[in-house]
Amino acid sequence: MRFMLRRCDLPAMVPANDHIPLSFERYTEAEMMTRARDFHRLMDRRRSVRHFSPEPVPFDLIAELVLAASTAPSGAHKQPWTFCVVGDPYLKRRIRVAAEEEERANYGGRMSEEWLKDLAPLGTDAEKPFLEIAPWLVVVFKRAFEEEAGGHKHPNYYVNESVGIATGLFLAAAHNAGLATLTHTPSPMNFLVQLLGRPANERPFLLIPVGLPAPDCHVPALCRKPLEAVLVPFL
Ligand code: IYR
Repeated sequence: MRFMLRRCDLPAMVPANDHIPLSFERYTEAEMMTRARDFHRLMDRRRSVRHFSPEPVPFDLIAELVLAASTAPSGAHKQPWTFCVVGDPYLKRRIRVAAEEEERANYGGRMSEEWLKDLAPLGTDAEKPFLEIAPWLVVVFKRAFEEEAGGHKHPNYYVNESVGIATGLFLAAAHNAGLATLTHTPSPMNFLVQLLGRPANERPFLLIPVGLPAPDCHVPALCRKPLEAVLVPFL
């Protein structure tokens, strides 16, 4: 498969640890502003979706999103992430069953009253049909360390930051491609290690259903914070 072959874009003659000229496109200030506004307009339409259509989505499309996610910067360029792409209906059902078991415990007492009150406007509950209906479940794992031959556990660095950025890029890439996502965190998520047979150095980070929204999909009416609330200028 193509995505297996495109591991490194370096020409074969570039030695390891060498530096190469930056490939960078310069824009006029006006172009920069237009591009920034266009990107904001695009991203402002991204919403967390909980009502998916069962329509199929090609695996190769999800693989492209993973390639975009995997361009994220990471501590010491260790790229400490693994994206499991689950389309198998039996595995999706098992993930739903296990996630709902945890969520029943969450909604039934593990979450505080304050937390439940904060969630009320979203209308969520322990039922997670989207885990079976969405064509793909992308399960993001963070890799705490890399096991070297001989058994040494070589650490990765800034793992949460790195995997958080990669996940953000994945969400943006999916939205840009015309796909809907949900950032889902059934907690605790350890059942995903067992169900997907992941190695001991991997911990679940996020579960992202991906697909097309159901035709009647509704989302909570939300406002984003205004600029003054999120930007503090020091000019
Ligand atoms: N993981 C639960 C609860 C939940 C928690 C937060 I914070 C949310 O923003 C949304 C849901 C669930 O998925 O229902």
